[in-house]
Amino acid sequence: LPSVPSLPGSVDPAWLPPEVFRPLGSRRTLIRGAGPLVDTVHAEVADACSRFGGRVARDARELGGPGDLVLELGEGGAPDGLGDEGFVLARADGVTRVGAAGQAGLLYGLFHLVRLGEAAFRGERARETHRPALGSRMLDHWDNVAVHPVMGQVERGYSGGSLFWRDGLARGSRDDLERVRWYGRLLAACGVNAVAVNNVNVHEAEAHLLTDRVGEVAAIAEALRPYGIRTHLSVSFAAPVVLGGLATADPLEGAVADWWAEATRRVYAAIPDFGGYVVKADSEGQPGPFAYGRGHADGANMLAAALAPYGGTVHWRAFVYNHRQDWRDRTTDRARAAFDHFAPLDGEFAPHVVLQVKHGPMDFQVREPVSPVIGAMPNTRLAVEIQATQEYTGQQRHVCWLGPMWSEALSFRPTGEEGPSVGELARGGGLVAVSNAGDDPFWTGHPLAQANLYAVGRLAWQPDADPGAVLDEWIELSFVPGRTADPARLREGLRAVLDGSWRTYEKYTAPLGVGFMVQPGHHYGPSVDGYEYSPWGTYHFADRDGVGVDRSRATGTGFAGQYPTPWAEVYESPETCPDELLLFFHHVPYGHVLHSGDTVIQHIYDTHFEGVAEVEEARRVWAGLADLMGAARHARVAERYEEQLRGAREWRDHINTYFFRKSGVPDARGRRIH
Ligand code: BDP
Repeated sequence: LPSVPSLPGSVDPAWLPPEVFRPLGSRRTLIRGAGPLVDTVHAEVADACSRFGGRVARDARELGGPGDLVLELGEGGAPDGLGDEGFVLARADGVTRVGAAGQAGLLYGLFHLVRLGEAAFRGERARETHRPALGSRMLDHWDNVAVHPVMGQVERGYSGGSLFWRDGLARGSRDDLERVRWYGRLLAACGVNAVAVNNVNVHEAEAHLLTDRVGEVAAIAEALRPYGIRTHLSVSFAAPVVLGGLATADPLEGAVADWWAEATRRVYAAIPDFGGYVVKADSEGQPGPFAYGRGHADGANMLAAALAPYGGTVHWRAFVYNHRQDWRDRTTDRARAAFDHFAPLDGEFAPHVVLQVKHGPMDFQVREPVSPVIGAMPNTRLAVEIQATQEYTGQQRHVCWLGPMWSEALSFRPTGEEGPSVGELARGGGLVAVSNAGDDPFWTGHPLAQANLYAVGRLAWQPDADPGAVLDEWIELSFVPGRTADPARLREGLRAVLDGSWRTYEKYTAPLGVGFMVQPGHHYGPSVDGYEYSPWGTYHFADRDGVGVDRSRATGTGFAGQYPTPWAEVYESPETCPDELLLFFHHVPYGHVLHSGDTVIQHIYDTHFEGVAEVEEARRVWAGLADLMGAARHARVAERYEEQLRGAREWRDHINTYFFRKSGVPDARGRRIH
């Protein structure tokens, strides 16, 4: 039998502290079925029993009634249509039963019991069916194998080094691989089933993972496999040239397709359950089919043909735009780019292609509308990409619980109330999040950022889940309030500091959907004009009269017209555009009155003062929780609150001062703004 991975004492167990296995480990359990993931289930139950006094039964005769648990594969009434990952749960005559048709389903059933705790073993429970809404629930690691001179080891990583790579090689020590196994376990416990192990910006060293270094990827895949996680690889579109010595990477050249077919055959020889390729092509300097006069469908379909015989998938990213634009040209609009490139290609992608679309049209800002690409490609398998790593939301130095933001995006209905939600539109391709985990002892730098990682899996499993319920689950598992001196104070305190933290962050940073205003390069802290006259296309157009980007059809870039009815009309006019997106869609005078009744300028002042006050309050609440959790965890968060407060004040002062000086409008409440 495999063993449950062990974790060095210095590493935080996140949402799997041993304590949460107590209800499972203190009874008699019968496990039926065979296979590697059933072995994992067995190991988990045996480990829990060794801690809490229960026992794994050898056969049904050992079961003796109330309190027993049966976990069974196949027989025992797993209904059709459960799929490989679904499970049924019922409780009658004092016996709790989980049945699954596939091994992964049994594993997910086990972790569901862990979430339920004692409640799974009380009273009667009518048969419930659980199935993931999205088949693919994936994390993309932007990890470099070697430390990159500018980006460091993990691009946009705020959690230390990579979990997978060190000193230019796959981590090979026993302890390191144990930690990777633990990571797989954490991910399985929230429902993630796929991981891409290297950066979408593929540098020279990483390119070789596809060929001569595939053995290193295989070692990682082996560590993740017992928890039902398939490994994917980011590849360079230029690989046939860079690695294969071919003169071209033209997707329509037979020799190029052959090269990919052979490379892919070798990958599968090393990793039989390999998930597939992730490709960033013709974007921000990455090579792609444009160099040969070919399109994205040509490139993606060629790679899909190489993967199809093995059931693999190519995740082709839609994050494509011109990053060398002329800021004086007001007609080019980065927000338009993904739709302009990809919407016309709907229906042209092969079945093994998933088009991976960022949830917003720009780039993971604190507030963006939903990308119009998501509603425009009914004949394409779409994955929605979100960013768990907090590049633009405080870099894991600020608390920013993103569950509500993602939930809002996933429940948006691009064609209006009658049409499908984003979560439904993602069924063909799934949910992909840029990971926020690294080799930091708390996994995510800021211990409270673990909640975001947890939410990725849970929202991918059920996109219409209430984010508040997901947060509660995470709190119960990670802090086990029931075993502290004051469960209510701990629960309330954690809810108080996390619940509204996304809106708090929004309040003290760039206002009303306009985005950016960050320091160029590392993207931390305010610089209102940092990108204003740059080629990256991230402008706010503030002048003495007003602020915001005119993206209307009538007078602006036309971006609003990329939406279908009703959103095209809603966004077209400042009268109907929601306040929080006003400056994303419109350039308005500072005196423009919002639906809230405030002018834009007064809204800017007020929210920036409020945001800082909310951080002060959160810091105070946190300080009052010190006696209810481990000292290291409490101290790490307390320390980050000092930086968050410093940062929030800095943002407030930069933004307020900037707009006061531009507009000359004094604060109606008479506060000091210089
Ligand atoms: C941006 C990041 C950049 C990534 C890019 C991407 O700043 O580091 O390479 O997204 O998604 O947000 O490819």
